Amino acid sequence: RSHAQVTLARSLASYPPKWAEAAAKELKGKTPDKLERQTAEGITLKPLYTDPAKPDDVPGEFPFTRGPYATMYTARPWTIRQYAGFSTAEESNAFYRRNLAMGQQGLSVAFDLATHRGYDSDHPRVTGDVGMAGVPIDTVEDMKVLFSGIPLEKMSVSMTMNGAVLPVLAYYIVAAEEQGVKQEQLQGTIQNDILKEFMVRNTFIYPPTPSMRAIGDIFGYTADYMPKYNSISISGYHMQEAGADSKLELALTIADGLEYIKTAVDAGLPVDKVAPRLSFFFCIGMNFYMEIAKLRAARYVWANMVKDRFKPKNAKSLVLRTHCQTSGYSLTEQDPYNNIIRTTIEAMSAVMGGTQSLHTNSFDEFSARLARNTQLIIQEETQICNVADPWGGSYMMEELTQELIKGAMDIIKEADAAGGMTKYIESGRAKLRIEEAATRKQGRIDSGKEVIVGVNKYRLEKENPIEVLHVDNTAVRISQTKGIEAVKASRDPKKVEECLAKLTESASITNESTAKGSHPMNLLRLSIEAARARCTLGEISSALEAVWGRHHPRGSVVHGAYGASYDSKGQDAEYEQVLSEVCIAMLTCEHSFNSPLCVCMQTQDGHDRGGKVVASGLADLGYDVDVGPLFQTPEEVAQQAIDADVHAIGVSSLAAGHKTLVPALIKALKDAGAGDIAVVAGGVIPPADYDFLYQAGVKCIFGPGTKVTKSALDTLRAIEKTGRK
Ligand code: SCD
Repeated sequence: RSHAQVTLARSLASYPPKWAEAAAKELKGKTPDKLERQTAEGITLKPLYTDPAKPDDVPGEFPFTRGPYATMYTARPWTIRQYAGFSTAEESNAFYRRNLAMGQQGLSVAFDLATHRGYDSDHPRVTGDVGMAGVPIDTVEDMKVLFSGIPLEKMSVSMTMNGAVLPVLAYYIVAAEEQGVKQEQLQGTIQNDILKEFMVRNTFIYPPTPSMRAIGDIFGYTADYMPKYNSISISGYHMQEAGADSKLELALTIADGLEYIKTAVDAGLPVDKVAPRLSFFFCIGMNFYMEIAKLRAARYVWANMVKDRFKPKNAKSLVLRTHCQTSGYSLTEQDPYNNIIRTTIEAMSAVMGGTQSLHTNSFDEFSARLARNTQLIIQEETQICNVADPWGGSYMMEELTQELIKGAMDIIKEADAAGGMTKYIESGRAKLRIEEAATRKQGRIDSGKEVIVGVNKYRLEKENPIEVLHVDNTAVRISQTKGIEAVKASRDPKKVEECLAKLTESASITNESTAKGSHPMNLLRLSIEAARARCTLGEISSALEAVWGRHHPRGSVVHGAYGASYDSKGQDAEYEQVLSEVCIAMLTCEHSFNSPLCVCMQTQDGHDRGGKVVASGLADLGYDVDVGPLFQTPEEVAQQAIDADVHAIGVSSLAAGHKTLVPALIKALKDAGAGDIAVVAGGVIPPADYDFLYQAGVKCIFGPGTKVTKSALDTLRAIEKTGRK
């Protein structure tokens, strides 16, 4: 026998044979014993440890609990993929290039909210949003600048886009094409996960049914022409950020995934064409063991459910591959250097759970380096990568994984009973479950049951100010507007009109599937033609909106979940005091219970957890709360507040638009003769901007970590001072 055969035989003898064969395949013929490492102590660290009684319980084999690949990080570590994008395409491009030179391995683009919601930067609705929480993309020219000097045939690029997914993906394909890169060479991922937008993130444009049709068309086109491209990133991340616990996040994400396969199959696409290119995205919070178990359970549940429901022939259709991001929600404004420690712990959890790609959070340019280095240090200094699924076989971890599997299956059954995820979401039950969990968590934090170091325990007497990046939003908008004008001046208007008309025509097709990539009316195919003709993102979005309309969600509050977190309300002095003060004020107020407090989220920002949780908490504390719709202009908010005859408006700002939008709201109230409505603000507002806002007329500012009981009392005092009856 040849030397290679002898070493393979030896490897097969010391590892489960199925695994050793799969590993040898991944290693392109190298035998897995090459992955063994000698430690300084003279111990041999094996790439895999197993229970001899369970030779099939290995990574890379169904049901993949221990990992999607046999060799996992022992052969190739996860991709360090930091999510970024800000101000302009030029600046974001420079930032990407700097980071790639310093060890980042993949790109991940954050778009601004105007782009997410399908508006060009010159649209009056998005004055406060352009360039603020990501990069603005109005035309294919912006996309070309974003990737200038970055070889798209080699770089895997993730794009977090859901609402305006058709123009953005089309711009990416055309930008690559004009760089000389063919679409079949493109690797990367588009988020394209609209179902979770209706539950939590809210950056949708159209109603659920046409949104799902667009996804089917993207699945079909990418399956036909972009074999290396991941056509979706089915995301639980935003559910945990919005308050879901790990079990709920896991269950709803898997249920969404099953719904996407069903959509594809119903549109006439074979499961084995679509499923191998579905990918996932989970949040990793501070619950260390649970988050590891969650990733293991997710792979098990996915593999089993896809096998049972869709009976695929290709084993790759059963494999759950995932990106993870450390939790933003777990980070605190108080004592912020603690966030670096939190992120490190969460990164460890993601890695031990076997993620394929990871973003670690940071809070400024300096810590962006630390966040990346956290991953590099785990990869290159700790030896953590040298063993696949090191937790496999731990009594605790195996049991935790089983518990999560069971719990998740129960929730998936509930969604099934509702008729599948689209129906479950439409019923409002999914969103409500998440909002209940979020409100309960806030109650546990406010009542001290859950400790957050530096916030509700060990709080600093005095915080040192942190410098924050300031984006000159007006300058960005002016330069984007110039860019749009230049593109419009240089294109063929007839061609533009034809492309847009085709999109509108396709949007109205309801009696046949256009999902196949070769279908002439496939929506991605038509969007690519529109991108080539230099149609803007707003034009493409409007061409579809003309038929589909815009989706308008309803606002709601959860009752009872906040109050229930205070053990025995009768004994909790603070809760009782606030509740009775608010109730007395409401009863003695002239308009009695017709005098609500309006909580609203301005701008195109859809992250509504904070606003909703505060609204629900305030409702439990006796306020009559009216939750305003999302995505309103300051003038619209003022009008709604006046119509509802409110005493105060609570504005939640998370997308850095507060300096533009809050003063505009106060002006609109004054102009309408309602300057005595108290405006209070919350969300993520840098302390350095507090004075500016107070001078603009804001009565109170509630930063992250403020107890709802405090907001309730301070708002009451502010209302009393205005003297509004
Ligand atoms: C990997 N490979 C291996 C291997 N490990 N081969 C042999 N042995 C091993 N051990 C191979 C794979 O088969 C693949 O090749 C290639 O290496 C790359 O590996 P991968 O596992 O596919 O990794 P990657 O390319 O990084 O892809 C990871 C995902 C992808 C599949 C998860 O979808 C992804 O990158 N997602 C990122 C999503 C993201 O960044 N989202 C940001 C969201 P082949 O391809 O040839 O098989 C941000 C967000 O929403 C923030 C919040 C907000 O905005 O609200």
